[in-house]
Amino acid sequence: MTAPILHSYFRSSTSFRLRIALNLKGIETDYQSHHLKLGEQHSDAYLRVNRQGLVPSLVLANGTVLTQSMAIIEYLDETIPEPSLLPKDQETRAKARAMAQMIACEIHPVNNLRVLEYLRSEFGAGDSQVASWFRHWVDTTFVPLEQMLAERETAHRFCLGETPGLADICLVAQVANNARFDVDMSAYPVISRINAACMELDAFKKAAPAAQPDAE
Ligand SMILES: N[C@@H](CCC(=O)N[C@@H](CS)C(=O)NCC(=O)O)C(=O)O
Repeated sequence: MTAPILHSYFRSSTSFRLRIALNLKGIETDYQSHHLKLGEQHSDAYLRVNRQGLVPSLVLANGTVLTQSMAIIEYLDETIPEPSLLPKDQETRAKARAMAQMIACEIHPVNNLRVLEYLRSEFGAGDSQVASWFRHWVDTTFVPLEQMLAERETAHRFCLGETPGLADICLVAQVANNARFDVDMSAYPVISRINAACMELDAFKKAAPAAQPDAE
């Protein structure tokens, strides 16, 4: 059977999320890179795949194109139920989704490449201002996330249990992005511990930016 095509970029944290989920589900893909800094996501050919010009996209063997990392990960979890990426208990599942969405909805959209480029082109922001913006929006959500994780009834190895799931996937991808903007992770010991526990696993290691074929 033809492998699905993964449209990705090594540094993209949303692609990192999807790569982890694909590895946890044991799915091999045909990797196609789009160099975001060179604007390859805006090529006519890629816009025919993903009308938004964003990575990742996953093209299934039957040609169906899936976009938006969280929607694709949910699709994978529904079609390949084991290992499950969400806790079985409904209340814990809602908490897992909330933690994942804190990162996916509150941090990533305001720190995406196109937003940072707009700060530069429209408002004349320089490197240090852009980095300061990035760190501000990370801290705004990482402070409460750290508190929520520290207040869990059980100090699980991963965000909400003893196996990694959707919240861990988003956390790890965000922590990798933070490193590029010198976020002070000493303020986030629980997040750092969970990140380290995840990064011991092959599915996460194999998905890491430095392990991708287009890594620079
Ligand atoms: N909400 C989307 C966001 C996708 C996204 O913005 N991807 C970034 C890379 S992490 C991108 O393609 N950026 C290109 C740009 O800003 O021009 C998802 O989760 O898939």
